[in-house]
Amino acid sequence: MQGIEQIGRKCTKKTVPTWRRFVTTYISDNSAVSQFKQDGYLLVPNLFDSEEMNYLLRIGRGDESHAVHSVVDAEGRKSKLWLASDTSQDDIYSAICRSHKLVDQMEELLEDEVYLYHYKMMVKEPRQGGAWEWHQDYGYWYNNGCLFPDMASCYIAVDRAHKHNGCLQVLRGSNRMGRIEHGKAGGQTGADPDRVEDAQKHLDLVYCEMAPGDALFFHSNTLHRSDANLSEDPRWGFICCYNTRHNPCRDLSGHPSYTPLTKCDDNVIKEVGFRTVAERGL
Ligand SMILES: O=C(O)CCC(=O)C(=O)O
Repeated sequence: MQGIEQIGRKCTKKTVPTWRRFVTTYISDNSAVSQFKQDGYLLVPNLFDSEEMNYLLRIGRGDESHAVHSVVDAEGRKSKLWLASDTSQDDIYSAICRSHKLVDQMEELLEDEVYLYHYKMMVKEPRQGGAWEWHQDYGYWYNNGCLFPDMASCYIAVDRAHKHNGCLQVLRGSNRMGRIEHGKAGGQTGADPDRVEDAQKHLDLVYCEMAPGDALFFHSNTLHRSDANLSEDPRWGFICCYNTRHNPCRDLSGHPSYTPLTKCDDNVIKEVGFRTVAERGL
């Protein structure tokens, strides 16, 4: 399990005066689960290796099978994304979403069997990828009829994510604030700005700088955002979102109710990656 030191090694914090720091009461066993409950996220370095991320990036770049959506930020910059929830395909996305190393960790953190709610590829092109407003994923999913916020996501850095290409930012401990009202924020849905401003006065802002293959597990009530990509580097992130078996929700297209997930061996990722790259000449 990852220690808090390892999390600190990868994530950089904005310095805030001590009196404004969120006072944490770390549970003495300091396990991954208690950190996740306390902070609302857990960074697992190198969950995936460079070969796996290389396949994912090459396949993702060459993939025309998904409907790509553009989401516009307040400055008019566009991010690209595609979303799916079907794990029946024999492809690299499904292999990652179903891999033991990812799903077992998610089940440990959410303390129940999980199933895939959806996955999405988030692409910020160099010098033009847009920002994402502060939001909680449960701010969206509440409206899908999910009764409890017992859900979480895993952001996998496909290429390097850093401050300048718009890495994910989180407010440490915001998962314990409960659900915040969300409303329209340009072309996006954002959390109530007054509440976010108050939260920022008391909670640490953490820039989650990640190397390819690092995985950030974050709770559905964790406030997160990201800046526009003003750098020369692309920023590709693959996000796998899970719901717990005990959490009822409406059965919507792309956001299913409980559908058992069949886990697969981790080595399937490389097998399907190798095969797909060869078949498509990528
Ligand atoms: O890709 C990003 O930077 C943010 C994406 C995000 O916040 C989300 O999909 O919930």
